[in-house]
Order: sequence, then structure tokens, then C-alpha cells
Amino acid sequence: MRRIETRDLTRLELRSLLTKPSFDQLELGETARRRVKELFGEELTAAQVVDRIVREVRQQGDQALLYYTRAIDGVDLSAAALEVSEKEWQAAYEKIEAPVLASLRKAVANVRRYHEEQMPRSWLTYREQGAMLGQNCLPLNRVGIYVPGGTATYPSSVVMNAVPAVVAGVGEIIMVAPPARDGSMNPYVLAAAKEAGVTRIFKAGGAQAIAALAFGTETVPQVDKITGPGNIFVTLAKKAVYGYCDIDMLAGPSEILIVADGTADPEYVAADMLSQAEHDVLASSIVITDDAALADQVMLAAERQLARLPRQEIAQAALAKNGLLLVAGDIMEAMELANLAAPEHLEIVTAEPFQLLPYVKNAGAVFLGPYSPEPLGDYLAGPNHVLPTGGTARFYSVLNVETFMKKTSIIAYTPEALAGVSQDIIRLAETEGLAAHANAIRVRGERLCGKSDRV
Ligand code: HSO
Ligand code: ZN
Repeated sequence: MRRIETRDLTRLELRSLLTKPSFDQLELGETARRRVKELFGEELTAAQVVDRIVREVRQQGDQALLYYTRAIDGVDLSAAALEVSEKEWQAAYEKIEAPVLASLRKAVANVRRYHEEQMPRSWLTYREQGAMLGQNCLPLNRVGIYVPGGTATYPSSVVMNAVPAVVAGVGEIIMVAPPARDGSMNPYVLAAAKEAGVTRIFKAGGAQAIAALAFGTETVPQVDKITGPGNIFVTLAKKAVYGYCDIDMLAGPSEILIVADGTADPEYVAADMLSQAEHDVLASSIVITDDAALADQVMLAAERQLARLPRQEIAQAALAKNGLLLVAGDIMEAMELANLAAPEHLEIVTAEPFQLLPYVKNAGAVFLGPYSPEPLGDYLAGPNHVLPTGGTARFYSVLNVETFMKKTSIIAYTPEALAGVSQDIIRLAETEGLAAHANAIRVRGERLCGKSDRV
């Protein structure tokens, strides 16, 4: 982990240190490259692999989906076995511990309660002469949720994706997740899906699952929007199908940025840094402080705590690559740099954290004070943990109820109200050379003002 004083760096150096778009890392590692060559018989980039898979699933449906499930996940399924049966789903409850189920239920309840507050309202209002204008907020009809496999199989993410969709009133929530080699699904993920309100689950992962959701196959229904994080193939596939259906965002590795002053406990700060570092070797954990001694203490505490972690190797690699202790001139400079980084998670651990809140311009989620550690938000507080990464908090929002809704505007004019604006519309239409537009107003002229000036 590096320790740097901001006064030793130029503005440009600071910027490049703090802003690393996740999509720059969308390249294949050595093993993946070898696997691609085996599978396709030639060297392809990740984007080329995804283009091919998406095209084939779009054209051949189940056949291509099952082929890639066999070739990539090593599971030979029939079309009939793609969907998780109700019996298989229920059996998950026998495999999980009662206290885990109880905690899951608590998480679902908190997440639901929080998201209910976000529900947008439809509205209708009056304008001059009886005109009415409004906006209807409608849920999407059917959405797809992607759940990754491997070491990133998180039941909590199932809850975070599905519950806002349920609150929004989405008709059907289709979940996809890659099956294990023996064709089974993670029982915690299945139970979380049931508790959260998922409608159907299919055993499919990777770009092939995203394509199946976007275009539909004989077995997998087509959805209006796909949410949920995934690996490089999933992320590129979401990019490729965007426009055919909607997507939430392009998710990258987890990030935490902690703004701390001398009042912060270095053990807490180090623990919170490690909580994100253990997600992924590409995760980023940054502390910005105005107290040089705190930076030194955090460094020592992180080393000590790291040695005791089961996922030590991952966390250590993450800290070595993207771990950073920045010593700033004062706390306002720290806030400015935090906004530049636009982190997924921003913790403010200072004497008066609320006083700094108005200065937060770019962050997925903000955690205030020493008793709001990031994992509280990951699991239980209620706000969503699907957040913008890679600096995209500059323009993306956290996943929320409106992610699963769309808005339709409503216009209802009376003859008097239309008469009042006819001349303006005609003038604007004619300025654009659109005579038929102008005429749609003119033909109503007789009724509107008692005189006929139809074309
Ligand atoms: N911190 C992750 C979400 C997560 N953490 C799931 C634990 N489980 C999002 O950046
Ligand atoms: Zn986490």
C-alpha cells in the first residue's frame, strides 16, 4: 500500500492517481485468453467473444445458450432443466441454517422499508383554461437480474436487486445465475431470491445469459431491463444489448474511499479498507486524511489485520495495486479529492461528519461517523449496495426503485386552452417547415375560435 503526501504531487498526478475507469480493465487475463483460444479455435478479444455469443444466442436461442453453458460452465443441461424447479427452490431452505435465514429476512425487511420511501408519485395538475398535464410512473413489465457465480456469489446482491423491483411493482422478476459444475445452484442465493420476491430462476451465466434475457429464447423470456453485476463478459454483453433492452450500469470492482481526521480510530479505518479489498484483486481502498500520524497508524493496523484474513491473498493484492494512504493539507482538500475520485463508497470519519455532507458532490453512498462502517450498508441498513464504480458516481445513481420504472407524460387540453396557444404552435411548426404539424392545429381552428382557416 502506498503512502503519499498530496503536496508532493501535481494536480494532474493526483487526478490520474484517483480516477481509474473500471472499463479500462476490460481485458482478458492469461488463463481466460487460453480458454478463449481453446473454445473458439482462435485468439479473440473479450469484446469479440461477447459479440459472437450474443449474436448466436439471438439467432439460435436455446441451442446456443445450452451450448455455451456446456462449453463454458461445464454443465450439460436440457432446455427443460434450464429453469430451477419449485421443488429445487424449496429444497434450498433445508440446506441453509435457520439464523442465516432470519438475518436474510431482516435484511429484506430493511431494504424493502427503505426503498418504499423512494416510490415516485404519479401526478396530474391543472394549467390555464382547464388544461391538464401529468406524469404517470409505471413499473417495467419484466426485468432480469444477473447473479454472478464463483467467489462473487452474494445472496445480499440478490436482495439488493430484487427488492426495489418488487417495490416498483414489476410484474415478473427473472433471475439468471451460472450453475455449479454439478448443475446445482447456491442454496443461499435460491433462498434469498425467494425471500426477495424473484419470480423465476434460470441456470445460465455469462454473456449467453445476458443475450438470452435481452432477446428471449424458446425457454428464457425476454426482459425489459437487466440489472446486476458480473465479470468482464457479462459487463461487455450488457453494453452490447443496451438499446434492445435497458441496463442498470456497467459495474466494476468495489471501491472505498475514507476521509478521516485525527479523531478516527485507525483500527476501524483499516478494517473498513480491508472490507472492500477482500472482494477482488482489482478493488480499491483509499484513505485521505489531514493527519500524517493517522496514515502511519492505519498502515500498521492494515498489515496486522490482513495477516488474519482468510481472503488475505486477494486483499493483499488489492492493497498492493490500488491501496492508497493520501495525506492532504487539510480536510477540505481531502473532500475535494474525494469528489474527484467519485468513489462507490465514501466514509467520512471526522469529528463532525455531518458538517462535511454538503460538500459531497460525487459518491455512490456516504457513510457518516465511526459507527456507519461500509458493510452495514452492504447487508442490512436498507439503502442499496448496487452502486456506481470507476468514477461513474459523477453521473450514475445508486440502484433504486425508479431503476425499475418508467415515466409517461399526460396531456389533456380543452378547446379554450388549445385556442390560447394555437398561433404559437403554428408559428413554431412553420419555422421547422412542418406544414402537417401546423395543419393539425388549423383544422381545429373553427371550433377553437369560430373562424375557419383550414388549409
Ligand atoms: N460491497 C459490495 C457488495 C457486497 N458486499 C456484497 C458484500 N456482499 C458492492 O461494492
Ligand atoms: Zn462488500
